[in-house]
Amino acid sequence: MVWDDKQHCAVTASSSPVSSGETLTLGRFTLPLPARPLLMGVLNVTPDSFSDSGRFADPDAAVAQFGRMVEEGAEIIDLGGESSRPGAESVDTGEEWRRVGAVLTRVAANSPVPISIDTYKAEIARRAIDSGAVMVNDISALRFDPEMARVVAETGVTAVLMHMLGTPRTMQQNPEYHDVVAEICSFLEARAQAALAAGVPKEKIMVDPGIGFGKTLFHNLLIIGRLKEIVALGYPVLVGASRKSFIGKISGVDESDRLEGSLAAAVLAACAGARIIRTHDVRQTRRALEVCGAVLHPARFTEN
Ligand code: HH2
Repeated sequence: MVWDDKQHCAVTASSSPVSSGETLTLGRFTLPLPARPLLMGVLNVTPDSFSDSGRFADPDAAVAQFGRMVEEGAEIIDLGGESSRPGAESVDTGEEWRRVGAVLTRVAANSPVPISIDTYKAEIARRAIDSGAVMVNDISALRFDPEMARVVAETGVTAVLMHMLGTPRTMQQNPEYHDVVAEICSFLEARAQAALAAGVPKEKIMVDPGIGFGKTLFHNLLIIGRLKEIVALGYPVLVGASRKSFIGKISGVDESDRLEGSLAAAVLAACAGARIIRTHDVRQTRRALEVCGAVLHPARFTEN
């Protein structure tokens, strides 16, 4: 990729800049890459997610929220049927499919945006892909279900490989690293190699440092502050900091009051070269990232 802007300021020292004209293909969708990261709207159809918990468990409410996020500018919707908050218990496949299938069957065929399925279970991924999902967001980076890599490779969807230490039930029990960012980089590189070996093409692989998944506040801060090291791996980086507890720990606010902190984290991630920001607050995040993208790529905004 070539840096196409002649003028740029110090915040742009990203090792993976977006050139104008670049696109991202997700299933039948070819998304032109804007100057900012793409917006992935979070839709949790769960009774117990750490944020929005239960608000979209009802399929009618979930379908309405899907449409709202698209209207607000989401370019991808990430649909999840099992909470991965710290301490969460897993749900069985039947229940997870009951939750996400009820929404997918109503929105996927006519969706104006690509749908990602947030699952680590191969059966859920396969059924979701059969119903129109074009991306698998696997918080276990294809590790928890031995069939997952095959499903991704055979169906040709894009996979998000996320770093997590332990499982959602255990991950916050005293996570320890020698060098958190270096260890995340080695993990993501190894998982990308495993995906490649299973037949997933490189252009179908994205990586994610997994903010809050087996990390202390300090670890999360280092990840955001040193995100460029993860961007330098050469895979598009997705960051999901939205409303997470590290923001609450810094600002002393609960999940319902973490918008400003989430925007700060999203902008910092964008400046470091993140390609996708996963967010609960699409409209506000998009507006913040539009300004950020303009500063990162001023040559695209010379008309006025
Ligand atoms: N965070 C959550 C869930 N899935 N996927 C990726 N790739 N990256 C993330 O940071 C990430 C994720 C947790 O947030 P949320 O979905 O809002 O909550 P819950 O897991 O409680 O449903």
